[in-house]
Amino acid sequence: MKCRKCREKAIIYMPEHRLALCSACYSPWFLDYTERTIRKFRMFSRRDRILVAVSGGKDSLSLWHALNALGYEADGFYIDLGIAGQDEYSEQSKQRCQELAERIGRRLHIVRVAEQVGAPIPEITDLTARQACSACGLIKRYLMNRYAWEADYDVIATGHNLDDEVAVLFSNVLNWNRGYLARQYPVLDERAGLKKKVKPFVYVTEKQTTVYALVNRIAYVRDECPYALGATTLSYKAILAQLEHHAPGTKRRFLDGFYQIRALFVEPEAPALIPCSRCGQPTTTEVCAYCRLLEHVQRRRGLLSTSAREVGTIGDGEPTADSARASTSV
Ligand code: Q46
Ligand code: ZN
Repeated sequence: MKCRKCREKAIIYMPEHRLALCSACYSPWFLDYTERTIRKFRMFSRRDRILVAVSGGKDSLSLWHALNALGYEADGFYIDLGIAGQDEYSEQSKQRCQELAERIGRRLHIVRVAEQVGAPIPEITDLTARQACSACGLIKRYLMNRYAWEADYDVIATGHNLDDEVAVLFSNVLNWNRGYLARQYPVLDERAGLKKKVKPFVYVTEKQTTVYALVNRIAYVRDECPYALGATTLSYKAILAQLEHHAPGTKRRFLDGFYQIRALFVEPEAPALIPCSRCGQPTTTEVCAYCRLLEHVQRRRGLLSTSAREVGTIGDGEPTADSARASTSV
């Protein structure tokens, strides 16, 4: 198969676009496609400071690379979860992020869960009997938002791709989860202490981000996080891949159709966001879930002995602007 633009040998055929491209023509197409998505959803401009949540995987590193190639001011933010696994998962992930930071000459902020919360994810899971992904998701959302405020970024960008978004939509529709449906959108504007969040890869597939990483020689972690079982999500992705195979463009049509009628899904009695009485971050309860988790972990580890009010005075565990900056590198 030949590249449609220059007639060289194609390295990828994208049936949904009826487009075959060679390695030289692929990146310009991919960047242009990403730029059009950013503009369509008014995600950010070249005046904005963007914080890219990087995990060391192909999607987030490709996003960071692409935003810089497009001339945006984008720094990386890596949360070291302290997960060892078979191949020192967190350590390897961090290295891949550091390599790209050096290569593109951008700043990489690193925050360690063990320093912020008092224990790494596996230990938090043991201490709290909470599912690893539930604790991890809560901590990541909290630290990302808090850090973006402290370091004065305008917007947080994540590497979720079309396959991720469509699988989540499929799951939300199957369960008629109105609250989640109301919030599923590639741009969530800043509100009540929550930074603006965007997903510039919402229209590119996992295959396309992989090819972008390969063509641009971006080294990424191929292993999944050892906690990522995701059997249900994987089965949804398999079903959607079949549908896409028989009718290319199905995923995009499904997602775009939903965006058009999304206003029908209103979050049932969306609770008001108020500042957490301990850390000031937005929450719907008096003390936010992160502060409650922090207290629980520190109490179990014997770091906290008396009243819950003392949590705010524990220097090592409580993330402040200074401690977050102190744990920053590159
Ligand atoms: S990193 Fe964290 Fe994921 Fe690992 S523990 Fe679960 S949520 S699977 S994106
Ligand atoms: Zn709090």
